[in-house]
Amino acid sequence: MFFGRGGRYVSGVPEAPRLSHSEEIFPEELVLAFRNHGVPLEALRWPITPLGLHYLLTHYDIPAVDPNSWTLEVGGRLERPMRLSLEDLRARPQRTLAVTMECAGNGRARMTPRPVGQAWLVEAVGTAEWTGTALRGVLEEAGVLPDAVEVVFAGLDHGVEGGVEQDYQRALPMAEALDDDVLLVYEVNGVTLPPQHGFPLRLVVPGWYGMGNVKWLARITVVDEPFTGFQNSWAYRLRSGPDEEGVPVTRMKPRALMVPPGYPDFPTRRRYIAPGPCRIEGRAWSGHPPVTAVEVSTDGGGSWETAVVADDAPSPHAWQSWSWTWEAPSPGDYELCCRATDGRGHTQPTEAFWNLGGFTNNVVQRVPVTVLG
Ligand SMILES: Nc1nc2c(c(=O)[nH]1)N[C@H]1C(S)=C(S)[C@@H](COP(=O)(O)O)O[C@H]1N2
Ligand SMILES: [Mo]
Repeated sequence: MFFGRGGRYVSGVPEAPRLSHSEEIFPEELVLAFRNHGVPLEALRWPITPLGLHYLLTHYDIPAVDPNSWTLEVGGRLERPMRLSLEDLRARPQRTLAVTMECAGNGRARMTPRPVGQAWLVEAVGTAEWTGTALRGVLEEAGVLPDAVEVVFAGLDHGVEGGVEQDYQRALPMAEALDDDVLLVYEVNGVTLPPQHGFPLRLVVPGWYGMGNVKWLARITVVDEPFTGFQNSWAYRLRSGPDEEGVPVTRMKPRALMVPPGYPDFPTRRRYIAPGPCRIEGRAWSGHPPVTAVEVSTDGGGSWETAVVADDAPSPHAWQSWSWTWEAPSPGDYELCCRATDGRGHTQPTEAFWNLGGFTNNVVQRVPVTVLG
């Protein structure tokens, strides 16, 4: 297998993730968890996630970038290849779009066996207001040649993954890249893009899992055959074993998350709530919006009640709020769950969806709660 420009084997063949059959935490899982934090679930109260609370996922290192010498190279199957400075990009028509972004690995730690790596439970999500210019405008000005099939986005970060040395690169099919809402972004929540979110420029692809939102963009290359880079042809695929070709990970599946009610035990996170009516609330999203229903269970998924889903998404690409009132719980231990259904009629499962890379597991969230007497 060939992994495109910048890709070479360091250790022979590409390696599949290791699988853990126990709950033992591996040292590398701890290191990754410190580097790549998730959203504290109480931050689901905000329609736009405050910047430092948005989740983070960086495969290699945050690269050092000098904004004065930085340029974006736009090349490949184009009539007029270009090189754009940050100033050039800022002079183009500006758009701001609220987008809910979720890591494809969200739910990985709920799989058995667990693919060892970034051990997300449910917290790899956030919603931000991204400001930039439409990729489509740039590509149209450059003149896409008729034989173009995909657009490859390359970041400035470099590392080794699965035994393969590479720049972080991801390709999008041409039709997706030409969507009006795919943006080249230089600001988030009204401030200059910070280093950890891709300074000075990143791609934002609304509705897709996070891996396509390439940070620290350096090159955009229009290609006339499907890209064979590691992140497209090996990593982000749904496979049951390393010998399977698998299918690409694309749009986000539906997911509802609740703000854990009451107050937590440190460190188990079990919740305590006072007797009497209890309002349960949260946010729900899907790469096939809108979310058409959210249901809540207080018995670990045995029975479900219908929540109220608000029509309050900050944009068509962002999450919606939902709420439900637990009227008169009696004292005791419970397991609260919530699940969303989206525009395609897809609902979250109560059992984890297993695959080799640990992707797109949208199994329902479970929150242990004690109602006090
Ligand atoms: N260049 C580059 N872009 C990247 C990544 C990366 O490691 N390098 N990680 C991707 C993944 S897997 C996710 S989930 C999102 C996370 O974006 P955030 O850290 O801004 O939340 O960025 C994507 N873009
Ligand atoms: Mo991700």
